[in-house]
Amino acid sequence: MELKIYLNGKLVNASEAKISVYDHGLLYGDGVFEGIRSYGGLVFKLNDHIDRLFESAHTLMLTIPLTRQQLAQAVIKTLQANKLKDAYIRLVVTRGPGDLGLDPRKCKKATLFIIADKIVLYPEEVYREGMKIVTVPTPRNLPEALNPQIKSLNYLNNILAKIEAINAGVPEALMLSAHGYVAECTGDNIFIVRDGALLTPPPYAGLLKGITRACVMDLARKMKMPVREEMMTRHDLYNADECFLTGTAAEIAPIVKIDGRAIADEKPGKWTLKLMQAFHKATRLDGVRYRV
Ligand code: PXG
Repeated sequence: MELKIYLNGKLVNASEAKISVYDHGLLYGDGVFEGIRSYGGLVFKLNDHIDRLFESAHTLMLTIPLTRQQLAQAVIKTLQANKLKDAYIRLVVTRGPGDLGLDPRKCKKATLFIIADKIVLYPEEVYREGMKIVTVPTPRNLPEALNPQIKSLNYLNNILAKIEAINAGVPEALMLSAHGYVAECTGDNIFIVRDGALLTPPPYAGLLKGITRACVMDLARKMKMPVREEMMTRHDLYNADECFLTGTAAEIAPIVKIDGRAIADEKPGKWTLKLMQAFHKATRLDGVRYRV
């Protein structure tokens, strides 16, 4: 059976879900998005994702054509139409069709679509053995120029970094700020554990405040780990006891080598494993329930 896509208020077959070549989401990357997951019929952190989408849109002065509640209902309708209990959901709002100029006032109606599909994960050995990453030459966008808090359809900064990682033979990139401080990975936040404390760069390092990031910080506090946001250099990462990345798609993935330097004994760390377990549990208990 063909996948059903929610497009501007209707559920249509994927092969019929089409948008205009004049859509400014396509012409200029003028739009916002969210990547959300559901686990066993529970949409994880749905309201946090919807809030972040509205914040990104507010900064772009892009009016989302649904209320928060209607949007949550549309996500659930899309999951139900596809009978998906475990899914990756992509929520996209673009400026809509306009003319060939930048002027957003020419776009009279935003385009809203929701894709709910099966989730493609990193191979299982990434979680068992950990991942190798490298620092890439492309710095993360300057918050003063294009704030990484805006989850916009313009992801070229991250895509360039991803290409550089792939060219270096690893699946993920460590991105630094323009000043050379650790920021984040291409679609994931980064953490280290040092002397039993959990450390991650602060938002002003130029990163997206990930929803998984916030959840992991909460779980760590519940385990009585000290949690701090601190500016970090690569030296701090190379000499950490443990390192991992977090994101909706990746969840928590251990990192065991950075730029050829082994992190501790080059195995997923004990706190990382504890947090992975606690996160897994949270995804089974917590969330907006729906029936399929
Ligand atoms: N940083 C950036 C730049 C991101 O795009 C995260 C961190 C993690 O945030 P959450 O809220 O998911 O914990 C993201 C997440 C993917 C994918 O399929 C993920 C994201 C964007 C595009 C693709 O892995 N965003």
